[in-house]
Amino acid sequence: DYGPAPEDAGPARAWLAAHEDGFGHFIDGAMTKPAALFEVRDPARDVVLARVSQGSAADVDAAVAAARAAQPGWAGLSGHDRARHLYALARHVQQHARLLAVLETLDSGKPIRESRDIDVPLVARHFYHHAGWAEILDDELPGHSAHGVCGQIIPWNFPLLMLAWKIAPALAAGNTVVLKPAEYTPLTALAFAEIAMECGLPKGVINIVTGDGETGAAIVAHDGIDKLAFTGSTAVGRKIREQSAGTGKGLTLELGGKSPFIVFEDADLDAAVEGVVDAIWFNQGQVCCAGSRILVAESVAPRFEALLRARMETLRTGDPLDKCTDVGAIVHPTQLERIRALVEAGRAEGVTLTQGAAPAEGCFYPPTLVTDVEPASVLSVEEIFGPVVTLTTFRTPSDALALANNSRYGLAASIWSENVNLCLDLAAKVKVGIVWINCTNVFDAGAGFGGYRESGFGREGGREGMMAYLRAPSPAGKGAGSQP
Ligand code: TXE
Repeated sequence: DYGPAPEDAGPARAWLAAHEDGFGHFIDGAMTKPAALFEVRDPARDVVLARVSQGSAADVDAAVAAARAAQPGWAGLSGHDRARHLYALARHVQQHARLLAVLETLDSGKPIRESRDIDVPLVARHFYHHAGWAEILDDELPGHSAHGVCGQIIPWNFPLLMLAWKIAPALAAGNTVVLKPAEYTPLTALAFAEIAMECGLPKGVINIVTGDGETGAAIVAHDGIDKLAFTGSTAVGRKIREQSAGTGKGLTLELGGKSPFIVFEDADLDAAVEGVVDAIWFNQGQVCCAGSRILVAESVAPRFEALLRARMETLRTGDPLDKCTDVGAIVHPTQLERIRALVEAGRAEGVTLTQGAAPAEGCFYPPTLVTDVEPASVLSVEEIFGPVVTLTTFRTPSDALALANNSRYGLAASIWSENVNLCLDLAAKVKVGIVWINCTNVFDAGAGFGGYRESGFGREGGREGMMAYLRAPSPAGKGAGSQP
């Protein structure tokens, strides 16, 4: 029933079968009784994978109570002891890598090559990195303390990786968490919760409540939450900021993007074309920092475009479980409709579309290149969150900069040139949180990730990411570990 799968889907299939009566929430170290179930589907095959509980305000209450009860004990462990738990989580993720990768691919539609080689290894890496932080926290940041209980709401594009980005620094700092995965993709979060119990994490430290935006809103509104962290749409981010204003809750928001991908005339064009594949066809373009606007120097544009079109013809869109697949399924029919509607709006404006091949059945959208497109076109302006990239040309570096900054978002940019001075000069002037030079979509737990303007605020990863989960010492110097 999972089709011709070169990857072994056995452990994931067995795990799903073991929960065929439905999943409850994961609160205080145990699964609650399944209730108010909704279906979770495999978007590539349009079959039901599992049934999951819709979290109520009472469920959120129970999860917050468990997190509150566990927090003093967790924060009271030495940094070394918290580190041991984080190392154990990292190792157990590695031990269950196949289960988690296949589950992620079934649930989200992303190619198995990505979940196996990128998502799951980065999850482990994130826990290892933050175990290191737990070890050195008292020395590095004396007097800092945890916020308390963190409410964390994550999206469906990198379900397990976003969980790791949220949970690892929170736990390293001594917080406990109530996390809500996205309603399209809750399965790896539930598998992770089981893994956390298997490796002896104290109960109540991690609580997972599944459900939709209503469940998310109950977390945002809860008085027992000290800090909120959200990754998702700009529209919901705005709501969360409004609702939490004046409550004293800490807040970080990781929202949308429309990132420029700038190719200068001296760039290695073959490498830049491969960069486009990573920038916009990785995870079907459902990536907040996707390079969705190619800006290419006029003098090399025809050659670059020819190379790009040739490369598009070799992309394979199809079964996410097939390890030869480059582009998998769109996460959900609603998202597919959103992509289609935006592209149709662009077509009505008279843009030229070049599309690769994609299966007619299932939730697929072909890799798409948009040319003859104005900077004011809906396709140049709106975050499409699909495998669709625009291509425009520029003449001078200052034209390129003006086009790059012509966005209400400010998440990432990618610059391609052999001239290091030009790259560094532009990197300082482009108004975004992350700049890649001659590469793209490179993530590291040690580097802060986040944006400006409508892309949100706050950083995840690195030192800034740790700081977001800590309170600074009080001016009176009364924090634990402060100097007499
Ligand atoms: O996101 P939502 P959607 C962008 C992308 C995409 C669009 C819509 O452009 O096409 O958003 O996606 C929870 N209070 N991104 O509608 O609704 C929800 O249950 C609290 C970019 O799926 O923002 C889920 O867990 N929580 C983004 C999470 O918010 C609420 C990744 C994200 O869902 C809530 C995803 C509420 N009122 C979409 N309403 C990125 N930055 O990577 C919903 N949620």
